[in-house]
Amino acid sequence: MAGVDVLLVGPGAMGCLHAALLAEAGVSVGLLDYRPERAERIAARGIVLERDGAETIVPVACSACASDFEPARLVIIVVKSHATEAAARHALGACDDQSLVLTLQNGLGNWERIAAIVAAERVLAGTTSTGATLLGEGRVRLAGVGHTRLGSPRGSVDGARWAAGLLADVGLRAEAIEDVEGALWTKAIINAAINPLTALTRRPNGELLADEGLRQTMALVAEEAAAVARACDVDVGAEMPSVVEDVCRQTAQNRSSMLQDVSAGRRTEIDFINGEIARRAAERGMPAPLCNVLTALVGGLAEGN
Ligand code: KPL
Repeated sequence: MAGVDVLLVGPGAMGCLHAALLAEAGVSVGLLDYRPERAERIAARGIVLERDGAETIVPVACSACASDFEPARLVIIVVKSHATEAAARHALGACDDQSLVLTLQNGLGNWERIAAIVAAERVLAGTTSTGATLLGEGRVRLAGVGHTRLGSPRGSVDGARWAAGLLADVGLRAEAIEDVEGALWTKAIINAAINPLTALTRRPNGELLADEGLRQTMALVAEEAAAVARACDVDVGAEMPSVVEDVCRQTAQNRSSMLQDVSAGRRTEIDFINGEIARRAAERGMPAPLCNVLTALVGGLAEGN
């Protein structure tokens, strides 16, 4: 049994990156996969971390069996949103009644789905702008350390402060915040405006600014999604189109996670981003035509892969 402080659930780009950075800094880390053969290969080889053109191999305990790990103090769920419930149930085997469970996933509704499985006061939710690209199995490129903001939607802020401190200590620029919903919606709006357009046009984020039609479409999606947030009583600030443009500039070379998914023939998170925003708009009798159209187009694209 491996005694771990932090258990990452999901060996995708974010899971591998966080596991490698934490392990490198001396934190005891585990990585929980759902595919036993892949977990064995990652455990045997370690995680290959590419950073500034150089490669480091970081040994990490990896298994598909949660009971191989002693209860973790912090469990970080970084699977795609369609796998949230399965991942949270799987991770229960490596939790005790003190373990905090943090979601750093894209999309809306993840912490609520986790809180239906783990006691809600132990669930943390956050966003990260740290960029990672999965280059292959257990092989990840750090595209840049961004900001990680996390809070406790139903618990006390102490757990969030402790978790943010742990991540900040390894250089992950993490902070605890009060307004978790505002942060989650802001990130969801950024993803709703950028990700589908990059997936449909196969362009990196920065190129959306170079094409006037795409830039305007991105702004309209951001405005539509921000109006839905406000109708849900979430304060996302007035300038979402310019926030989205800033993110495009800062991540100009990035291939968005949705473009990476479409290129690899994987299911995308469109239903949990634009689809979920449109669903919440419909609940309030609001139209969200752009989010609906983008959900249908990216959904159709994924099926064709
Ligand atoms: O979060 C992202 C993603 O790709 O999912 C952005 C911010 C758009 C960066 O690529």
